[in-house]
Amino acid sequence: MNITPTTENRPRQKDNNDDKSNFVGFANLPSQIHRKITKRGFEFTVMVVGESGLGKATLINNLFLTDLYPERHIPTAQEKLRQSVKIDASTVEIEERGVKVRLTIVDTLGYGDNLNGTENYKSLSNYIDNQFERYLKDESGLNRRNIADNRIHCLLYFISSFTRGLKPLDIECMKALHHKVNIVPIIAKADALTTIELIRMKQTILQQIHDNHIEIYQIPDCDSDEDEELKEKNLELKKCIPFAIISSERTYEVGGKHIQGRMYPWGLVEVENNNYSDFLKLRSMLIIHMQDLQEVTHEVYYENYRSNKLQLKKFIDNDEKQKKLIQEKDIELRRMQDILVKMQEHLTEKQK
Ligand SMILES: Nc1nc2c(ncn2[C@@H]2O[C@H](COP(=O)(O)OP(=O)(O)OP(=O)(O)O)[C@@H](O)[C@H]2O)c(=O)[nH]1
Ligand SMILES: [Mg+2]
Repeated sequence: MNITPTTENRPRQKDNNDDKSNFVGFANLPSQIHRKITKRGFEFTVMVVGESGLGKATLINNLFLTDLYPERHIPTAQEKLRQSVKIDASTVEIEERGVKVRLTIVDTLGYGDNLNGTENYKSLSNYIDNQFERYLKDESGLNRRNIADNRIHCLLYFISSFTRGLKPLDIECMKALHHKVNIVPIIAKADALTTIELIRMKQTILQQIHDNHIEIYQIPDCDSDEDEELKEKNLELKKCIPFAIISSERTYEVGGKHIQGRMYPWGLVEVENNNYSDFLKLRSMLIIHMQDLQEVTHEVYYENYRSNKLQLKKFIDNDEKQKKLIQEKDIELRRMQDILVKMQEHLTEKQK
């Protein structure tokens, strides 16, 4: 078969609206969600975390048919040793058949480069908290109707396929963040693994997640009135966690079709081939459960942050009240002592 490279990447092409491959799929949402979204549009923020070079930017570009990172600076080894994690947010507006999504991608540069483990995820944790804090402030402000939601709804955690499972840093980082954000684990560059290696790697990772009490995002069941096809698809999504991902910047023309893939001397590895890549499943999961990811963020993680903050405020207020009370008592005591001294002086005067 004749295979020819076509483009370096496949960003959305506005003038080719009938091509199915030109859509992310927001328009194919389950009917109930679709109705809710079209009215007011949707704000969705994804954070990508993983060591340098694991294919974070490539996956994001493939998933959302964007070209978010046209120019990037590759740091030198010396820069890497010194730098802490840099966080960079970019937003794109995607509109498909009337469904508007304001998608923000939060990229984390230099993760894993610092030799001090904690340094690698401290700034991620701070960033997530800062977004909660911003939302909390906006929520208690006057303009509550138009709050921009920049909270992280989903964290795609990239695990290297060159190791046999999670590294200590992966475990530490997930444990530091799992009560703040929905973590979706991903095996990056899955084309480096044979079928058996991939099955083993998935088992090992799930076991490590269980043994370390890490709480990753739990895909919810479908509503009972959703159609059978969607319910079955959902079960498949649940089974394939962690998602094994293959992504690529290149498109090839095979028999008249444009295929996103990676060309090797022995053949073409297709990004969207369900036999060995969970790319399409990951994209379906993000679209079908976009609203659930938002709700869990709001109802569980944000609520957690808010109530902790309130408790802390109460504690500080109480502490201040007590300090004030002690100060008042202190003044009172000194006043009494003064009176006592004066009375004693008066008494000795009289005795004299
Ligand atoms: N084998 C293989 N290579 C991949 C895959 N996805 C991306 N790559 C390649 O990996 C290299 C790095 O990809 P990027 O997307 O820039 O990786 P990144 O994680 O954003 O890297 P940093 O920005 O440096 O942290 C590129 O040469 C990609 O072509 C994959 O699924 N398999
Ligand atoms: Mg990158």
